[in-house]
Amino acid sequence: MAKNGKYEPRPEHKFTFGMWTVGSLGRDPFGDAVREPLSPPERVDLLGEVGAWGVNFHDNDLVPIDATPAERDQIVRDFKKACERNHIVVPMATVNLFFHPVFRDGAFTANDPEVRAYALQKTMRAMDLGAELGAKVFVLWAGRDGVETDGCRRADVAVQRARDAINYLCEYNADKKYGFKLALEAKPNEPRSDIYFPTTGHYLALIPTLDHPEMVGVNPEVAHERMAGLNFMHGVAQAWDAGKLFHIDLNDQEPGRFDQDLRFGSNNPKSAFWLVKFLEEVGYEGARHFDAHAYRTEDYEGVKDFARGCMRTYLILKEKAEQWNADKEIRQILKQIEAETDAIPPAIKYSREAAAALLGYSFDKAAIAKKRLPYERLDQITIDILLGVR
Ligand code: GCO
Ligand code: MN
Ligand code: MN
Repeated sequence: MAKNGKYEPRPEHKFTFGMWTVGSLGRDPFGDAVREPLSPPERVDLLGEVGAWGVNFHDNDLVPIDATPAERDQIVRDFKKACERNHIVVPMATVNLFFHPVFRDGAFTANDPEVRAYALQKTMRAMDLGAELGAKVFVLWAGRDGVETDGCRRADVAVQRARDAINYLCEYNADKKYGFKLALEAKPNEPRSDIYFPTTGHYLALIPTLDHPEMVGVNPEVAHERMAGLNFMHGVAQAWDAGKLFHIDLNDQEPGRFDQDLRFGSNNPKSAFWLVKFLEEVGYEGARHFDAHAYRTEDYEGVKDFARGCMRTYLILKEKAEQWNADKEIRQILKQIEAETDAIPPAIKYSREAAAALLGYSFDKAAIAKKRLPYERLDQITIDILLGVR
């Protein structure tokens, strides 16, 4: 196990990695693999060595798309053994609906009904596999469900097809008594020019229109919301408020770039800080899943550095959040800016009388506008804490 002192990962931190993350060969659209492939058990060994709690996989990270049933069973047996010897659990499973050319026009929203049916079949089999390995969350990221030209289908037809597919999979989940929480993962673009349901907010709006809204939540990813130029923590907070934060994909990303999948907190540690602070304060109990890749310049020692770095940064930021909350000056400022007053009529719960009182009240706007809001100081203390000088 990694010796990180007080920032050493422990099982209760629930740190997980995708098989595809530490198993990434470093391919990109311009360059071929820079690392030799590791078998699934070797990837689990690597995660055991760095001190992760869990591993997640796409169906085909584990079982090749054309494997025979006998091959599948052998692979699953070897994988289970590797998980047991490393004390690694499988909290989440997912399905690859983007790699094979059959999905070049999408999966659930493709125009060809045969592709849509195949996507359902492949997803049901991936759910079988996930359930067999003990996963409780099933992520759906339909990364090819999008367009280059909107001439190919009306966008509301795509929404209806996605809804039909999710409804179908919820029935399968219920029928098989798998008890999966389905977590929908949004991304604005890449690999398609535009992907349907581009942000977590779009999925949050779809969920109440499903047949089984209680089974379905979201899996927001830092990089995806930042590609869309959004404040990630705000989207996470809205998902949390809706009771829909079923999973989370942690990594980092500079807005306006290709999908970078950087080590958690490495690009914008301040945003990562607000996120960790939020997750810890509200008591999010799901996995802290890192969906990121080591730099293409690294070998597998570097991949371990990358994985350790993701967890270490999370734990450092968690400690910084505690320091922030305990800081006397910060507490003083928060008390000042959140101060309640009895002087005004109650303005939360509506009643005819309360509304009449509010309508009749006269506000001293000039005095209100002069109240101090020392946000510059508040933010500089935050920076001092983050930069380690406070
Ligand atoms: C990406 C996505 C994927 C998904 C994964 C789970 O940008 O490639 O984030 O890594 O999270 O496919 O379904
Ligand atoms: Mn991603
Ligand atoms: Mn992801």
